[in-house]
Amino acid sequence: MAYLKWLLLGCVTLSIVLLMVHETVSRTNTGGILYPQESESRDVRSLDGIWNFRLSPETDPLTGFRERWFQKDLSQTGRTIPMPVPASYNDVTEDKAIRDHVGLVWYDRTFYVPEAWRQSSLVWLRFGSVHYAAQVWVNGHLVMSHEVGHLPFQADITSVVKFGAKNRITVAVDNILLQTSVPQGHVSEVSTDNGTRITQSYTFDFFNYAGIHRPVYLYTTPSIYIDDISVHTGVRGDTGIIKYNITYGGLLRATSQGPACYVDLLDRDGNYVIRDAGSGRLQGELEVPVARLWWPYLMDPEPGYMYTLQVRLTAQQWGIEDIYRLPVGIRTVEWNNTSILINGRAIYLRGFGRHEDSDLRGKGLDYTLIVKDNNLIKWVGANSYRTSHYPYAEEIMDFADREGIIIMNECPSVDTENYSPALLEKHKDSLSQLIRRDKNRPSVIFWSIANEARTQLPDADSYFRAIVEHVKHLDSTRPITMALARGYGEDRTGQYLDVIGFNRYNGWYSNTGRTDTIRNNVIAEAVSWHHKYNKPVMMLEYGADTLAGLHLYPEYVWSEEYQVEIMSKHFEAFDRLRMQGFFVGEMIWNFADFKTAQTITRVGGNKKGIFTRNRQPKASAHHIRRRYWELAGELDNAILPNDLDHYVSKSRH
Ligand code: BDP
Repeated sequence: MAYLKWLLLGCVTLSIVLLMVHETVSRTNTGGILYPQESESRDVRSLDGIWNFRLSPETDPLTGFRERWFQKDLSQTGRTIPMPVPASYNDVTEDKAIRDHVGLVWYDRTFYVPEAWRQSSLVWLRFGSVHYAAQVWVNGHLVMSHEVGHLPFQADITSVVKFGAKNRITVAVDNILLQTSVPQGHVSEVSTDNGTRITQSYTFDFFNYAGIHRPVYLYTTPSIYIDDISVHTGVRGDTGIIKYNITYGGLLRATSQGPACYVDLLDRDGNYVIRDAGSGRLQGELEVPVARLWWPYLMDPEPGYMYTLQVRLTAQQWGIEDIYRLPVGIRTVEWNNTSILINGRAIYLRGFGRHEDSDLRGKGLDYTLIVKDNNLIKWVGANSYRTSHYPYAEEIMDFADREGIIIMNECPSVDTENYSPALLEKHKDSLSQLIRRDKNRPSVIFWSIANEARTQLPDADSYFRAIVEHVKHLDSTRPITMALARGYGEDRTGQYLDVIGFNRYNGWYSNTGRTDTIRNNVIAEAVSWHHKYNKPVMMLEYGADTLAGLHLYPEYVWSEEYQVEIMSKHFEAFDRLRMQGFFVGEMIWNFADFKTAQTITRVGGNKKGIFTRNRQPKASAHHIRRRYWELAGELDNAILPNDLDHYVSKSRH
C-alpha cells in the first residue's frame, strides 16, 4: 500500500509537470532553438553563478507547490544553501541526503532586466538543460515546463518581466524516472531505521545526476525575429551548395507584408564569400565557388572548416532588423550496404563512448573539462565518439564541429523495455528535440536512437519501426544506428537501421579472464550481423574495468595490463574484419572513468576509461593512441606525431 503511495507520488509529480506543459504551451517557444548569440540586434546575459537551493521534504515532496514557494524568495520558505549553476547538485555538499535525494529540489535567484531592453525587444529565457524535468517561474508566473534532460528549452518571458527592476526566477527540478520517461526508471519504498523512504532504481549504470546542468541565458530579440534556420549542404564539382530555410517569429499585422531575408556567407577569416543573396526570400540556395569542405580530423590538413551564414531579417515598415550568424560546414554524407562516405570518401571510425561526467560537477558544464577532453581526443588520434547515452552540451558539440570530430548523436533512451504508446511518444519527442537542436551541425553524421534496448521483445519491432520512421521524416540525410546488445539471432530491429552497431564485453562480462576467446568471437559476431542485415557494421562498446595503478602480470582482471591485452585482442579482430569490407568502426568503452549508482560490481564507479576520471592516461590510453594514429596514417595519410614510441635503440628509430 505504502509502496503504491510513493509510486503514485512520483507519477503525480511528473503529471503536474505535464499538465503545466499543456497550460503554458502558448507561451513556451515550440519553434527553433538557436543558440543564444549576441549580434547588432540581440543582447545576451548569463544567469550562471550561485543560486539558492533547497530540497523538497522527502516525506512531503509536493509542499513547495501547495505552499507556492515560487511566489516568494526561496529563502523565505526555509533554509537554503548556495548551489552553483551549471552543475549537478549531488556532489557539491557533504550531505548524503542531497546526493541521493529522490524527487523535487528547488532553485531561485534574482536578476535585473535593464530598462533599455523595453524598447522593441522580446526577452527570452533559455536553459541548456535541466535534468530530468523542470518547471520555471518568473516573478511567480509559470513560464516553462520541460521534460527529458540533456536538451534545451526556452520561452518568451517579455510579458512577465519587470524592466528596469529586480526580477526573480524559481526552478523546480524533478529527478524521478518512471516507466514512461526517457530513460526509464523505477521508484519504490525502502524500510529504513528512520521509517519508510522512497528509493529510485534504474538499469543503466551511470549516476542519475540532476540539477541545472547547462548554462542559463537571458537574451533579447527584436519583436519580429529569426526563429530558426535549417541548412543542407551538398557538393557539385568543386562548388559547395548550401540550401537554407529560415523561419521567423513574432506578430505581424494581417495586412502587413512578410519580412524580407538576406543572407551572406563569410569564410573562416570573416571575409565575404557571398553577399546579399536570396533577394529577400526565406528559402534559397547558395553556390560557393571552390568550396572548402568540412573534413573529419586527420582526413585533411585543415579539418572542421566552418563558414558563417549571416542571416538578416528585415521588416522595413516596422524598422526592424534581426541578425543571426550560423556556423556552417559544407559536406556530404552517403551510405550503402558496406560503407559510410563523407565527401565521397569512405570513413573508418576510431573513437569511444563517453559520458558528461566529472568530479564535483557531475554532469554540469565545465569549460576547462570541455577543452581538456577535446585536447585528449585529438592527442589520442580519435576521429569520432558516440554521445552515449544522451545529447551532450551544445558547447561540446561546437568543438566537434570546429575540430572535425564525427559524432554519433544519441538520444537519452537506455535499456528501453516495457514498450508502451506513452513511452513511444516521449522517445520520439526526445529525438525531435535533439534533431531540432543539432540538425545543422556538420559533425553529426549519425543519429543513434537507443542504447541496448531490449530488441528481442516482440513489441520492439513496431516500436523501433515507428522511431525510425519518425527520424527519417525529420531528417533523411543522415544514417540511423543503435547500440545493439541482444544477440543477432533474437534481434528484431536491425532491419530498420542504416548501420548496425553492437556492444559486447568479450573477456569481461563473458569469458572473464579468457582473452584467448576474444578475437574469434568478435569476428564471428560482426560477420553474423552483416549476414543477417546486409548493412555496414561497427563495434560501439567493448572494454574492461581497470583500476589505474593496479599492475598484475600475467594479465589479470582489473589491472592496466589486462585492459591493454583485451584491447589488442579486439584490434586483431578489427583488422581482420576491415579486410572483409563491411566493418566501419571501433569505439572503446569508455573515454574516462565515471560515477555510477552504488553497486557491488563497481569500485568507486565504472573504471573502463582509458583515462581516469581526472583525465590522466592509463596504459590503455597510450596503447590506443598508437593504434588510432597508425590507422590515421594508413587510411588517411595523416602525419604521425613523433612521440608515439619512446626511444629504445638506434635500430628502431
Ligand atoms: C554497457 C552499457 C554501458 C555500461 C557498460 C558497462 O551500454 O552504459 O557502462 O555496459 O557495464 O552495457 O561498463
